[in-house]
Amino acid sequence: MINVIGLGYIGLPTALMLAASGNEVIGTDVKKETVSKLQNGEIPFEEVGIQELYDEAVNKGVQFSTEYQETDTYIVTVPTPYMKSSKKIDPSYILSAVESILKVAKKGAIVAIESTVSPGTMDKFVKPKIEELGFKLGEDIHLIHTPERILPGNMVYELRHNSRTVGADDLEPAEKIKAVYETFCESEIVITDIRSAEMTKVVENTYRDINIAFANELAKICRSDDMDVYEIIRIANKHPRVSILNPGPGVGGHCISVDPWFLVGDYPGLTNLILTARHTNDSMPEHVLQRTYEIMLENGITDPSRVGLYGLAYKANVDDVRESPTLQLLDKMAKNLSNGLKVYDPWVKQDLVHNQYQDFEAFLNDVDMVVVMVGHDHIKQHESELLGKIILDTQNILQTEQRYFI
Ligand code: SAJ
Repeated sequence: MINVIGLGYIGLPTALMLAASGNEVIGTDVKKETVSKLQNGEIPFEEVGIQELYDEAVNKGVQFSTEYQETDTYIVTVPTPYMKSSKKIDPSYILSAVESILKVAKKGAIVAIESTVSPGTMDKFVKPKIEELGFKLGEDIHLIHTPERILPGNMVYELRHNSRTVGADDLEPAEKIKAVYETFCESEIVITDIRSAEMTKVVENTYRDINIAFANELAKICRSDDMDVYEIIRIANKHPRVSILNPGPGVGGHCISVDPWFLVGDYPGLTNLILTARHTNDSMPEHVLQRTYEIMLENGITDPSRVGLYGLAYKANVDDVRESPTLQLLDKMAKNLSNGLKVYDPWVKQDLVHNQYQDFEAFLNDVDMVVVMVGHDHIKQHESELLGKIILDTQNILQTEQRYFI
């Protein structure tokens, strides 16, 4: 039996996929509410294909519990927040999950940590914790790092089709956990050492952050000299070895905007490029705010409460708002503007900010200008309703000629 610890954005799809693929699975979460929702057929967040996967997993007998289970295989998918001031990882959730596992685990159990960690976390924190509790690594417990790699919005597909990494000290438990992942993963599963697995994960997200920063810097350069950044990227990308990403209002989510800080925090003298990229991406919400003021001025809009931000999620077609550029922008605004902008997101059901609407029509009725922060499919489908509004399309996803860009 596999006990998946932490039923969040990564743990839940993973537990369901394992169960749907014929493994005996119990998902454990400390949050009673999450567990009782799942026991009652309710999925705590939206994700493409997750309902079907849930139904299949339930048919195959998946269970949910607040208790850690006695077994020989654990997959840990708990959050790894970072400390805002030092930008270092806070491993406390992993450590407390490991501690709880050790209370019930069978001798020789495998503990596979999927949570993203900064390079060295296993050596610096997790292994010492296991030893401190009196367990012998490699005998009583096999610690393995199997970082997740799935993209929110496409998780179910990517679970099946992305290559995976297994970082381990010993080959035998590595092969065992590889066989578990092979029950659903149709791509290559690479075995390496733990530090390489940790580093690879952070490097992947840092690579993307730097590439997005390049696109964002180009957008600023082109704006300053009245050139069309999209035209330039479109043409440059026809070169066989060039593939520039899309500029946007900033980088959100719990991965790309976070992981590069682990490298900056651990290698401060060696990460100039990474740090600059982070600053560039972090500067984008402010850039959007400046553009908004410029466009308001140009169009004679003086009242900020007649301006609406479309999108609160950190990217298109998800309901996750962690580190979202819209929240970053509102944070920046609070300092110099008292009248709040209006906000609407068809995916975000909780009320999170001032002046947040749950009704698109009401939102549109109350604004003269719409800043499209997120390219949800919803706005593409409702584009005709924006007729007559001043539009700042930060994602370049609409069709109308009558719009402004970042
Ligand atoms: N973004 C841009 N321009 C682009 C692409 C993205 O501004 O051209 C912005 C998005 O709007 C968003 C942010 O970047 O705010 C990140 O979005 P994303 O879709 O690129 O990635 P995430 O954060 O949802 O998921 C990433 C993925 N990593 C990589 O693509 C290298 C995913 O595979 C990882 O599993 C995930 O991080 C994670 O958990 O680490």
